[in-house]
Amino acid sequence: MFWDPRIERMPEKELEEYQERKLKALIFRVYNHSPFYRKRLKEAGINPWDFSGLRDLTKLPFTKKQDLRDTYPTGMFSVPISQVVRFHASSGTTGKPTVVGYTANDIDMWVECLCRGLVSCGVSREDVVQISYGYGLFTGGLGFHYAAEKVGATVLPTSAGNTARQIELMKDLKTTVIACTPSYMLYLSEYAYKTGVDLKETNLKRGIFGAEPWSEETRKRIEEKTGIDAYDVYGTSELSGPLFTECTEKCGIHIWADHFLVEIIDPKTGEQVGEGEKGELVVTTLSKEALPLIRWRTGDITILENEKCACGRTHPRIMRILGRADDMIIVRGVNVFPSQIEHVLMQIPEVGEHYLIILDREENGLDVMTIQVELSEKAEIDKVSDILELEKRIAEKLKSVLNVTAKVEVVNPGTLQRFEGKAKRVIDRRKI
Ligand code: DLL
Repeated sequence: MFWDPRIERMPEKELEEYQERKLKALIFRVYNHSPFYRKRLKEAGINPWDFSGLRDLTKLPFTKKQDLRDTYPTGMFSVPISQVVRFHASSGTTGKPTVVGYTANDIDMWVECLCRGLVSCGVSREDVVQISYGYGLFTGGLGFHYAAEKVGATVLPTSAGNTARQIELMKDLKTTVIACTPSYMLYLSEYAYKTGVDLKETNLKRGIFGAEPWSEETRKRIEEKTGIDAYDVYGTSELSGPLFTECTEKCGIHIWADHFLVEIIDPKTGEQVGEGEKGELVVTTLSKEALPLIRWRTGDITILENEKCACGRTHPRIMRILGRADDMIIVRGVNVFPSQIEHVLMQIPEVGEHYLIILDREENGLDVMTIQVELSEKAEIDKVSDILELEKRIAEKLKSVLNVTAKVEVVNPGTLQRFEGKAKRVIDRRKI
């Protein structure tokens, strides 16, 4: 099923011409309306009249999170605040908060993109969509809300938290689709199980999970536990919010190329990487009005796939996000993303879904990584010697697959912290 078949199946050549026109118009627009970008473009020696479009893309300067922080709160906006109909803001847990703004057209474009995504993973007007992403300054709740309503589905705006009530409403109102972070879905299904509710016996059919990295193995676990189809959704507040999803083929996230131009670069050199190579996702917003972004460094590591998808959509796809360039853990010289650790852990049946990575520095200056993992509820292990054997096996697996040395501690089910929104699975005590 398609939301806008003409656009979603637009021949690649036509899409490219469309992008070319929009990119040139964008450069003119920001040059004329954004003092920030006019200065940036001048510094880079770019004159909109000479800018030839896609061919000159790599001549354009990057935009980084620090630019938004430096111009806090609205210094990068390209329209007067009277044209802004909504603000969202980041929590600022990793630095100064950032503020994003939307014109009425920006909201329409955002909603339109997510409508395409929802329909591509099978959502229709027949569905009851429970939105358990947080509502408020976070873009997850409101983003899903407007799109699900526009698709014609019945929205149940529970927001995050109050898990007992979520499950009660899910049963009573016959929720068919849930949207939340994957870590909250794990918690919710665990809570349901403990309180005697079998999610397989509810009307729940699909889940749309994102806002944080999760692995293919976690998808399998969620699907097996709950009997639903789990889809990945990606977006960032700077680009709008949740925007792009997988389709029912589950082989990459479709990026709507009529509104967003994507590149993958080597985060160290800033050069574009070769086709199919892993690198940082960089996005240029072709339509956004209030806060257009040129070559926005998302910080997210992924792979780009330009081949047409089996579903018939021609727009490029990004593969599951591996992690953020700045989340990469370097332990004794080995680079590893927490999501790679998750991938290894979730292949071990005795291991539950929750884990915590703790990094310490010993007095001799050496880094030590400790990974706490919960024993699966189903694992029938209680002898100390068996736990020790399991810890050894996990450590060996991590060493053989990722080449990382870790101290593994198996803890009882239910011991580690649960999350309603984005999970925090790394504690780095080396910086303190
Ligand atoms: O997390 C927007 C969103 C809401 C996406 C609901 C999906 C669902 P921010 O709070 O600005 O926006 O955080 C953006 O979250 O740069 C990634 O690092 C991470 N992220 C988002 N989606 C995924 C995903 C929202 N599917 C940051 N996989 C991004 C991995 C994701 N990481």
